[in-house]
Amino acid sequence: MSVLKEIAQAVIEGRADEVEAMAKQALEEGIEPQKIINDGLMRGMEVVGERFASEEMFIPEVMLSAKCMHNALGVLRPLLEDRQEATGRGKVILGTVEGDIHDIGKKLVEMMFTANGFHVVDLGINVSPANFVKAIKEQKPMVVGMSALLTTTMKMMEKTIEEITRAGLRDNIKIIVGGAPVTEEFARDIGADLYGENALEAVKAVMEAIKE
Ligand code: HCB
Repeated sequence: MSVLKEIAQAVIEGRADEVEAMAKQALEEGIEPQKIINDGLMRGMEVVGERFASEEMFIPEVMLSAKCMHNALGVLRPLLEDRQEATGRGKVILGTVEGDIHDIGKKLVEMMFTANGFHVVDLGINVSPANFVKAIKEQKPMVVGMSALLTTTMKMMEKTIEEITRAGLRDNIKIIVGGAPVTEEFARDIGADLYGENALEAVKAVMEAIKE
């Protein structure tokens, strides 16, 4: 079995103590960090998502798979940061909205922005509208990215945008939203500027927007 397939299988089986060594082995074999993420880790996570939906897997197992992602990304992240160009492309703040604790996708978005020369401040999970507003005042970012994985917390993105607008901070920033249930249409409806279907598309959308 190729190392990428082994990584995907380890994520599915939640072998969190093995996946770090596998990621290192893949790097030693000359595989690019991005390919390890896309064709190893994400492949595994896709299967986990399907099995969780069909109730073949349950929360404790999914948490182990999530731990695999975190462990492997710990090895890969510094390498993507090393490739960061000194582009000075500006500051991005990212957060998973209030009520939502999913952060695997957000971490991938963070890594992709970092790898493309942005300075990223990750506010973490369960970030309230007030904390987004506070961070915008303190950090003065060019871009604010929100993530939501639950249909119930998607609505919190709209509330956060409303709070940002009420605080008089909306005009100076681009807002991008994403997460599995979020669509381009939803992004438009709630007044976001941009939508990212995946981490790469998110960075592309922002780069296009700041060029204008
Ligand atoms: Co969670 N969960 N979960 N979960 N979970 C989902 C999301 C369901 C779809 C599973 C299902 O039922 N089919 C479901 C939501 C259903 C719905 O809302 N309609 C669900 C549920 C219900 C729940 C709980 C409520 C379960 C419970 O307690 N009964 C609970 C919620 C707790 C809470 O948030 N308050 C819960 C808990 C968990 C954990 C803790 C077990 C674990 C999270 C661990 C962690 O993140 N540290 C978990 C996981 C892992 C999942 C699944 C299996 C995978 C999510 C994931 O990481 N995907 C998911 C099933 C699925 O999505 N198929 C399931 C991989 C990443 C890479 O994809 O879409 O997040 P992504 O990110 C992409 C993309 O969207 C975009 O780029 C990323 C990279 O390409 N992107 C952005 C993401 N954010 C962006 C922001 C931007 O600005 C731009 C682009």
